Amino acid sequence: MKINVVKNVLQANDIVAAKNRQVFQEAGVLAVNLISSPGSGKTTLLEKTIPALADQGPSIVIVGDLQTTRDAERVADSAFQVTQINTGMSCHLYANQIAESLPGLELAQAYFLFIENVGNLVCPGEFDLGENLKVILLSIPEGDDKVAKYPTVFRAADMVLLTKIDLLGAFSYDLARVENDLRKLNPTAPLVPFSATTGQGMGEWLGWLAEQRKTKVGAQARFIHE
Ligand SMILES: Nc1nc2c(ncn2[C@@H]2O[C@H](COP(=O)(O)OP(=O)(O)O)[C@@H](O)[C@H]2O)c(=O)[nH]1
Ligand SMILES: [Mg+2]
Repeated sequence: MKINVVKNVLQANDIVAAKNRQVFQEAGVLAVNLISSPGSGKTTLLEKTIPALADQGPSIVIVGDLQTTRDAERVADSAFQVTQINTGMSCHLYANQIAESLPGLELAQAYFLFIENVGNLVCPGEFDLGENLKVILLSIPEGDDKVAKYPTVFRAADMVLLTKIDLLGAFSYDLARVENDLRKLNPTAPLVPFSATTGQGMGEWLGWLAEQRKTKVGAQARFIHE
């Protein structure tokens, strides 16, 4: 009985996610779901990324958090539009929460839609939001054993950003272990050492986003900014 309930929740979520995906496609926006533990650097990444993408086009941000509008406030100045979803007790965003926030957003005016998921390395991996890409952030202080411990999100990743790489020297950390564990689960997702502090990896991240936008949104884009 319990198994059926879980199945139904996931199936219902998938139906709404498919509708979200269609809305994103019609609007010509690339939707990127950012997933990590709390404190791995999701909002900091957005603070650096959105201004750097400004010459390509505007970004919209949807932030999921248990409480507060703190993250939304941090990106409010640089983003074209920002919506905060407070999930209360829920450890991840549902597709219907995204769907409910879409009518208030001018998606067709944007190039990128970033969804900062609730800080958690488990639940967000299970719930499709209709995004084009899942980007997982894993910060150096979290330790080099976490890929194997949280396989679901790493299996689903389109890119893994190894954040806070500037702190590498402060920890006992085996980069090869992370790479080996990731390759067992996911042979293709790029693993990018990244630092919001030094800018390491920023070029690769931005280039990848631009390339993904071209291939995933491509012909459906309205190119209203070009
Ligand atoms: N040293 C270092 N600290 C970082 C980096 N990125 C983020 N931080 C810090 O990590 C903390 C948590 O970052 P935040 O972006 O709020 O994480 P979030 O909870 O995933 O959104 C903040 O104090 C950031 O300044 C980085 O590349 N290097
Ligand atoms: Mg945050």
